[in-house]
Amino acid sequence: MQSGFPVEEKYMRRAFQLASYGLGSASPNPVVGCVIVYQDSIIGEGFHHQCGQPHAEVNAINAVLRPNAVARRLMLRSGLSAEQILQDSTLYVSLEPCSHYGKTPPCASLIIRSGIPRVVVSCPDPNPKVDGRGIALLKEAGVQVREHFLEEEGRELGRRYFANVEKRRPYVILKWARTADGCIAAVQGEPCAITGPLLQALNHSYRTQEDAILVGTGTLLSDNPRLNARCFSGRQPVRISLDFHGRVLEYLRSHPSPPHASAPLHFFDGSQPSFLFVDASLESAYAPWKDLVKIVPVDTGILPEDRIPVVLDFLQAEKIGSLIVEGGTALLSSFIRQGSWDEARVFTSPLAFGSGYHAPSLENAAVVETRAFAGEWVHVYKPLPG
Ligand code: AOF
Ligand code: ZN
Repeated sequence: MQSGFPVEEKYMRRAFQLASYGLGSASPNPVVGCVIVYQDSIIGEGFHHQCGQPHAEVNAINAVLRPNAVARRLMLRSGLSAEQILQDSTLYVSLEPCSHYGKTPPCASLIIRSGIPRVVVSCPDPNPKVDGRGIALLKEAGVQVREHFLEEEGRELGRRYFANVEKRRPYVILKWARTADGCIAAVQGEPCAITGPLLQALNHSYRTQEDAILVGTGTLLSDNPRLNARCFSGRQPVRISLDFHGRVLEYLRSHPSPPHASAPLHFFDGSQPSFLFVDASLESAYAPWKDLVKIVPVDTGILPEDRIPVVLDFLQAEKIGSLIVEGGTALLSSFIRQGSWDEARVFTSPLAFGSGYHAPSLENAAVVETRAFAGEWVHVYKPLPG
């Protein structure tokens, strides 16, 4: 049986790495990784791939029961069966094993049935259906449990899920690119790229990891963004935009074109699931486009500052676990003012525009990570507590 901090840390970090393989596919479920260790060898690994599919612990235990080369060698050497080996193994998991019947049966019961005598858990599961009951079940059955192990790292890894359960809204990532002199766009002319192809590919990889991407009316009309991941393979995010004053509708009407073939705005090309939040008075006027975009009416009387909470509530109900907000400055600043953000990724280029539209400014925030990419930078900010 394993004990001792450095050894335990090695195995939990492997569980974290496995969990991260579920980024971009597990949502709205948490990313979870699990390893099973016997006599200082990993004999089974698993992670949660997708909602409705087996949990990390199930995949790890099945990996031992359908042995890989390591487990088979151990079995031959020791003369023990996989079931017997499990009875002297430790299971490391990044989230408390579940105790409830959801789309899949409880992992805590499976661990107990398999006879694993020791479990190391990073984060408790705040899901009200679990909330400590998974660990309680294990302890009642005589399983030795080490809790809160590397919990801070575990929470960082599972931050989207924790925001969904604890804040009851999607995890919000603000993203913008700025010049060295603080501009988000030049004042005149065509939209012009601020950062180069390397950061474009990085941005597209970020898009594959989150459930949805939002831009405001101004950005939708001025940039005609595709809001997809073209330079990186993976899942495409749901596209989201806003039309509270009918400016998008007016544009669509004044640029008639057959749907799909040459939509005047990429947002209406039908290539990805897309939601457009509109003032309720505009809903019926959007009938010709409702097969291409889901039109979400918002009460006419709603105050502008209440629109973001309405959008976030709707997305939470749609099981959208994370959202990238990509502009423009007015929309990003509203999220900042309301404190409705969890992370900001600011791409900075060495270019200077001299004059232009100012990038948003973050209040009560700290840089938590800086990465350099061939002369360009990505700074990651988090809100300061309180
Ligand atoms: C675990 N291991 O790998 C995950 C857990 O509908 P279900 O059955 O998939 O249950 C979803 C809930 O289970 C989810 O909200 C969270 O509480 C927990 N996720 N638990 O033991 C896992 N993904
Ligand atoms: Zn489970």
